[in-house]
This record gives sequence, C-alpha cells and structure tokens, in this order.
Amino acid sequence: MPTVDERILQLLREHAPAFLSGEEISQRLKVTRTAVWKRVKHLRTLGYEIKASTRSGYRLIRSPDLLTPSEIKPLLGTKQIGRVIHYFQTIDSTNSKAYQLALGGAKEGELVISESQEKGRGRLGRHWFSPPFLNLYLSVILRPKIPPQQASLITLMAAVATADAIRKFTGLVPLIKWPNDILLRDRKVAGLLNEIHSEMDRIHFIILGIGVNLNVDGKMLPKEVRTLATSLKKEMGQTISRKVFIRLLLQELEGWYTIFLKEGATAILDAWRDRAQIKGRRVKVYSLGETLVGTAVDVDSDGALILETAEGERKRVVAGDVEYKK
Ligand code: BT5
Repeated sequence: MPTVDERILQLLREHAPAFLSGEEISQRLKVTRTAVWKRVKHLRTLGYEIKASTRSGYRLIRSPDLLTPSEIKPLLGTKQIGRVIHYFQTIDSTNSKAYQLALGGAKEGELVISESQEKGRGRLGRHWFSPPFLNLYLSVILRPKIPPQQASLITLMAAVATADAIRKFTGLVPLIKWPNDILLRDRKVAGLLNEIHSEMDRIHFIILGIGVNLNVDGKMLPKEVRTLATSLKKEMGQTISRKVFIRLLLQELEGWYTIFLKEGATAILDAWRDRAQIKGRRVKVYSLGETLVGTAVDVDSDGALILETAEGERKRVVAGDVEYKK
C-alpha cells in the first residue's frame, strides 16, 4: 500500500510540469489540505523540489536521487525482479531482512533495498561498509527450481550480471575475482553475498545480496578498506545516478537469470570465464584455515575453483579468498 507521500508524488508526477491544486490532492487522497501541506514540507526535507502557490497549488520541479519505490518502480522495466520493493532508509542488513521475508513466504523477485546498512555483511562474518545515500545495497529473493548443488551457479550468474551492468554504465571493463568480487583497476567496486535456504534435494530460496560502491569517496572508507576499494564515481570522475544504475543492474540480473533457467550452467560458466580471465593466473588461496599457492586452471560446474600446485597436484576449492600474485 503506497504511503500518503508516495501518492502525493504520484499525483504531482502525473501533472508535471503543470500545477495541481491542494484541494484536488486532498479530495483524491481523502486527507485535509493542511495534511497535504505538511507532507509537502516533509517531502522538501527529503530533497524534493516542490513549488507551492496559493492560487495554483503544487508543482514538482525536481526529485532527489532516492531509491524509494515511487522513484524507481516506474523506471525498472523488469518483469519480475523488483516488481515488489521493500524499501528502508536504514536497516541492519538487506540480506537478513530478505531472508526473514522469504521465510514468511515472499515471492520470487521481491527486492529489499536500503539507503544504508548498520550491519552490512560480507562473507564469513565480515563487515560491508554501507554509508547512507551514496551506494547500492540490495537483496533479491529467488526461488529457482534447481538442485542445491547448482546454487553456486547463481552466485556466478549474479557476478556476471553485476559486471555487465558496470561495463554498460561506465564503458570500463571490470574483472570478476573468484568467487564474488567485482574489480575495477584491481580495486573492489562491488561484492556479492548469496545465502541459501534448502533441503538435501530442494532449494527453498536464495538471497542474492549485492553491494555496489557508486558515489562513496575514498576518504569516507575506513583505512583498511580504502586502498583496496573504489567507486564508479572515482573511476568516472562524476557523480553517479543511483536510479539509472539500479535500473541497469536489475535488468542485467533478470536477463542473466532467464538465460540460466533456459540454457543452464554452460552459458553462465562461459560468461563467467570470459569476465574473470582466471586461467593461468598465479594465485594464493586462503580456504578453511589452509593456504594454497598455485596456478588457477578453471572453475567447475559447481562454481568451485580448480588450481594446480607447483607439485602438479590439482586442488578443488569450494570457499575462500583469493589473492592474485604478480
Ligand atoms: C563481500 O564479502 O564482498 C560481500 C558484500 C555484500 C554486501 C551486500 S550489500 C547488500 C547485501 N546485504 C548485506 O548485508 N550484504 C550484501 P567479502 O568477500 O567477505 O568482502 C568483505 C571485505 O570487503 C571486507 O572485509 C572489507 O575488506 C571489504 N569491504 C568492506 N566494505 C567495502 C566496500 N564498501 N567497498 C569495498 N570493499 C569493502
């Protein structure tokens, strides 16, 4: 159910660039004219530029780059992903919220999005730095009818979609770093955290969590992250419209998800290999308390990293962190 604010904005958008009288808004929304005026004042504090005239009423001049459902829904152009949006100004973690919603029956494609996160999560209990109103923090609920062993292909699929959205937006070519980092000029610009709820032979749902640094400046990041991270703003030298980027990202996600469901693993693995260029790289892998050094050979159909050690032994790594060696 849209809020009064959203309904006021919808009416003003429908009438822009013309004025709409306070009387008409109050009749349509069944609230008093004073209530309309109060909401308009509140919307202005959020960055909406709304002209008010005693004779003509209200006119929407400019909207801020917010990710509210009323701002992004009309732009999306997707069939399923993001048709239902759960929006928050702040939240602990969009993944945790999406997980709860999915347990409660939320459907495929429902989107959780927040302007900031207090406990943004990386893998293995790590923290994802999530300052307000600058970047993207979102989680999508998927309910694919695939066996649990194929769930990691969804991670690869999401990495391909995120990399492609960044490439199309910036014209720069990002690199996927196994398993889930997206790099621009060797620095992390996006990270993925996917969580699965399943039985032995059936997936109930997958939560696809994506964080993309769009407008964060290096000096806003904690020291330990600063040298390793970048943002689209930094790489392009201009402020990034979050609305335009989220539209592209969700369209890429829906496109690649459809390819995965129709064509299966091979299409995703080929696209991932192309965007990761991992073959032949010298890597150091930290996996479950063990450190392995070797040459990356490939990823297998379960998304595991295959590497060859100096002794010529093949190792299969299902989880861990990778460092590329020069
Ligand atoms: C990831 O973990 O890269 C997954 C990040 C997923 C974040 C999204 S945001 C929406 C959704 N809701 C959540 O709660 N999470 C997801 P990992 O590979 O473990 O990398 C974490 C490491 O990246 C940290 O230990 C830092 O070194 C670094 N890091 C933290 N914040 C960063 C940022 N904003 N940009 C770049 N690097 C960052």
